[in-house]
Amino acid sequence: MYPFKEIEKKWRPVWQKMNLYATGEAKDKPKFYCLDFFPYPSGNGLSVGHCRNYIPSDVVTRLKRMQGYNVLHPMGWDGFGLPAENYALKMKMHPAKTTAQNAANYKRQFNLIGASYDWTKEINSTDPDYYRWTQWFFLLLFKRGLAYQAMGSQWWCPSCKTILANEQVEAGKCWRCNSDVTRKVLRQWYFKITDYADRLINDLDKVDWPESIKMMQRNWIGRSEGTEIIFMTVDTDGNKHNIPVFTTRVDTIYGATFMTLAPEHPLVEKLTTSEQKDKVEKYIEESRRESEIERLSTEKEKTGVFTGSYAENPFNGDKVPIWIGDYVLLSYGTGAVMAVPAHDKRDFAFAKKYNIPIKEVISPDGKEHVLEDAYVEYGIMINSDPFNGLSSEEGIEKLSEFAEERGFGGKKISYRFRDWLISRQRYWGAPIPIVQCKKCGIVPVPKNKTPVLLPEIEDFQPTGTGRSPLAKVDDFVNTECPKCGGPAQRETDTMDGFACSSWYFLRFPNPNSSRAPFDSKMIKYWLPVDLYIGGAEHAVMHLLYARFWTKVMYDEGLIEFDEPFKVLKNQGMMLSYDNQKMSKSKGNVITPDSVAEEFGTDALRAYILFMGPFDQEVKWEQKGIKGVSRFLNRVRDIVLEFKPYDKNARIKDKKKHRALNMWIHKTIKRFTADIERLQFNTAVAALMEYINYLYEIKKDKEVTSSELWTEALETLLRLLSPVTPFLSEELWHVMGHQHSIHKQKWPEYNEDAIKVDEIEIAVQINGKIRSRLQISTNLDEEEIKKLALADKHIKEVTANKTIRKIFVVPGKLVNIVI
Ligand code: ANZ
Ligand code: ZN
Repeated sequence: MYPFKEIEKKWRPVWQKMNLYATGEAKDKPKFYCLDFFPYPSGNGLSVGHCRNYIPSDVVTRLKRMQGYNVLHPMGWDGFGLPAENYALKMKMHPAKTTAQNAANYKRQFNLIGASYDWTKEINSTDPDYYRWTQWFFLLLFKRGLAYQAMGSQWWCPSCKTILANEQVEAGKCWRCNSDVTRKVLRQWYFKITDYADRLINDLDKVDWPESIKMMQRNWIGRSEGTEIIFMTVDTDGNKHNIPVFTTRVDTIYGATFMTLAPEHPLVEKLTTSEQKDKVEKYIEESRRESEIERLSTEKEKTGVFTGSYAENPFNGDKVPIWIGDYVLLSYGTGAVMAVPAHDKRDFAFAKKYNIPIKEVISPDGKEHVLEDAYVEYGIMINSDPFNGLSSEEGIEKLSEFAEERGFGGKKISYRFRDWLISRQRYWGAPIPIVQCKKCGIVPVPKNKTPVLLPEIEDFQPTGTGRSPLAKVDDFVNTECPKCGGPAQRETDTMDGFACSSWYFLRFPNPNSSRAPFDSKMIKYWLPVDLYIGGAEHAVMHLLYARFWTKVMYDEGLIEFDEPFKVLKNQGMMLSYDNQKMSKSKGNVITPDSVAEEFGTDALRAYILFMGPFDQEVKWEQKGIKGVSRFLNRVRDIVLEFKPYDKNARIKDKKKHRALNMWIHKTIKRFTADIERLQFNTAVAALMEYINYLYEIKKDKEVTSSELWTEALETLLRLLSPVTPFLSEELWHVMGHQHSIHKQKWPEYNEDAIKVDEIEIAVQINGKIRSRLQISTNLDEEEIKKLALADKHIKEVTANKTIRKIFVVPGKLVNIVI
């Protein structure tokens, strides 16, 4: 093993002195903004799994610098929020302390793995100088009517003791601690992301993102075109009420034989007759305990209870019984459905179970049938005077128009997602800059009174009362009203940590901007982000929120783009050697520290790239890193044998010259294209093939004493330099250079050199020459083997024989062993 420790130790301070990773300032050059997802610095530090995000992005930025781009490659800390605070609670330390410690450890590890961040751009979302601008954005959203307070029944994590956004609850569990969530009714702050629903869907067409992420966002937003129809009812006190329903199949309305309300629907109490009261209350209590996923599951039997009241279908005046059923969600559409058992599977099962009439109104052939199950396809309307004979499509149009003309409905678009709930009943976050005054109501804190500082308190435990620990801090709570000067109280909830990460990418170009959240001039040059790399788990959280904030800023005229991330790539997961996800509890975590200690940073980097396609799941293999380490040794050995060439020493043999030249240019082309496409594993493989070739020809003195040999080795080092920055730098100097390899130009290839060039090779069978082939120089081994086997003379000899082995000596011969 080569002395990688010495080499790393030698170059780290040199580069630091040179300020190698400084962000380019010259505005005449093209720019490249490469960003990694804003990490929350976890107490566990980085594992090699995390390196799958940070090393590939680093390699791209190093390539871009050498290609002459101004590169912005920054890093910062998403320090506020549940993950950081839960860790502090576990450690029984203050989150300010643990966050600072963890960030310092991350930074140390980033430096260890050779990540080329410009640390002058470092930001931390827990700094008052940062979060005052998060508050500024809150006030902007408030000014634009996009931040509002409302009462509602929301997801509550009993372990984290806070309300969560819908996006932060997955399969009924808290995204942080995996506890089953429950519901709590509280007054909460929301951001009106639903106002941007259509733009958030449509603008996905503008960005180069993985199709899977786009799909997840579209599904999460859940746009559905349909019709709203208002049914009428009379409650137990004799008062009239409208019950709007949302349906995608208004063509089936004559077949509505009952109606179902969500158990939490606000009218349920008023509509429940005294005979039904006990049953209804019991049902509501039971459904409260179920998660949304359970309620919507197709396997689950559909159940319900009759309220005792009836609603009138505005199309035909039919009175239909009103039921409640847990498969209807309050949060979707209007929380009420017109039930059509003949044409909806759930309603069919429900009607069978409770003996409710089933009336066929859509028919494939215009005739009536005995229905074994719901007929859910489009068809021809029947039993629907005066609309009989219309197709479903025509019916949906006609009936929607009809409802609109008569004032009992019309076309409507429903969205599945809800506004973003941002209040957290927790300590570790940016305080919401709002004051409640008895006289003036909700008053925003004026900008010159921000930041509203998070008070330093020792007892930051979440209370579980539905109010944050800040509510106990009298100095914080009691203030004066910015409007009337009278006594007032501060909002004590803090903002969801995802607020901080919704705009951080704007701060990096000038992290010290003191008069505005970002520096407009710099933004104009650097944004949007050219390449954004991170995990797929943020598909409907951060990636949706950040797009929303960007659009708000665009609407406010603050920025000139409305999508923040042009290209997004997700790295694949890395499993540990035991095929399991790396986790502390399984004891299978591999740290970059231990790998760098044993094999060096360069081997770690090269292996991370080589282990498999960037966007696919891969598994850590000890023998894999060993193999890569051997490859680096081979690189070093061949360069150490290098001797400066005699002036103008040429390879006289034209074929030899052409072949080496072709390899140089072919490798530049392949490697560059592969890195640009983020196909890092094949890029490294190209260098491995290249070095194999160099080893094959290095015995030839005529070759190794030539100027072209120098070029061949220099090309190898330049191409390797983004991947293995330390070894490349060392060997570059071994070859006699004075300046850093990282300041060199990226090698360019010459298409002419790669052009199909014919050479003659011999084909041997068991060592005897049997034929000669004219082949192009850029064929790979497999192609050459195929050609050799297809040759007429070879076929004659090999007919009916087993071929044991074929090997190719590039540029020379093929030997077939039979
Ligand atoms: C009557 C009907 C007849 C329906 C029929 C379907 C088929 P998407 O595409 O998801 O938007 N629905 C409406 N609100 C609901 C809620 N809060 N909870 C559960 N289900 C709800 O689906 C819209 C359809 O889902 C609506 O169209 C409604 O059932 C149901 F033959 O109305 B339909
Ligand atoms: Zn939780």
